[in-house]
Amino acid sequence: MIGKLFKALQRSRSGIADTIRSVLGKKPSAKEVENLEDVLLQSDMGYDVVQDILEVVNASSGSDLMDAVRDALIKRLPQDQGVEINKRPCAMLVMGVNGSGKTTSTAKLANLYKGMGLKVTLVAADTYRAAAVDQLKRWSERVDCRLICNEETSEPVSVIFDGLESARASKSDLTIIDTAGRLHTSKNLMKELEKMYRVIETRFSEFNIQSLITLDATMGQNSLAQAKEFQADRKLDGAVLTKLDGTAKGGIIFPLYGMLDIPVKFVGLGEGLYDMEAFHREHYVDGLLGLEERSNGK
Ligand SMILES: Nc1nc2c(ncn2[C@@H]2O[C@H](COP(=O)(O)OP(=O)(O)O)[C@@H](O)[C@H]2O)c(=O)[nH]1
Ligand SMILES: [Mg+2]
Repeated sequence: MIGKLFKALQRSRSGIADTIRSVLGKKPSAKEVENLEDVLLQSDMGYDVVQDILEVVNASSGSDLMDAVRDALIKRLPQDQGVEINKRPCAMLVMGVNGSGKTTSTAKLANLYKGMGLKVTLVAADTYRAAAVDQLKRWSERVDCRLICNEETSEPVSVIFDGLESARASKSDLTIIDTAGRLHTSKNLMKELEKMYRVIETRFSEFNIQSLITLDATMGQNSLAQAKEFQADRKLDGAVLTKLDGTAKGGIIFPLYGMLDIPVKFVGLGEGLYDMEAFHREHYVDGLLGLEERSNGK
């Protein structure tokens, strides 16, 4: 059976795997190396990682090349983060720009953690768009978990306050907070984020805060600038890389970790409730290189 992740990486892989295969078992010409460099850079894996691969290609003479590239790529990626929530209760803030997949990912995360046996509360803190609350309401019905919202207020911090009070009273293990889309360049909205952190720290100090940024994989390098601003004041705990299905820019995980020290924790592989997986670096690299048999543990 072909895994979802393997399928999702099809476009990122086309090019990469074929071009590396074309130089297997021989000394590549200068033109072939140049072509390989171009193809690799197009996946947005970043200059350093591409240079690593070119070094491996130049040093390796033969059939072990794929293994050597695989090892070099795995070394550049964060270790598997472990998605268990050991410190409970937990307040998970889901943030990012408009359309990056916050609401969808919030629902997928709720579904995943509920499946792991946690008691989950959702908080609809995107108070700027009425449709946003409806969207999360529908998801919460499908996941079958509690949702706290307040259509009377446009103050997200106030909804978070209500949500966490309710989570506290009902002894929820995990509260996932869907926030409004904000441009990383908007000072006021970034300040509002800081207010959210502060109210949780001061009024709900027993909650362990986890901050996740959703990044749209189709944005490639642009998402680096976004992520950088979102963690200008606070270190992010991790990223959800959404829309990995249908993009050729799946290499962005490398610079996200290498340059900004943000580990990808989850990958979004489609629009459905179950289209999300915890990130595993070996599976991901095997997907990029077309090593399907490894991904399936054969
Ligand atoms: N193909 C695909 N679409 C996604 C994924 N995650 C979100 N989307 C779609 O992206 C669009 C925006 O998602 P939404 O969660 O509303 O973004 P938000 O504005 O950040 O809350 C919706 O049409 C989602 O169905 C994903 O992993 N794969
Ligand atoms: Mg939303």
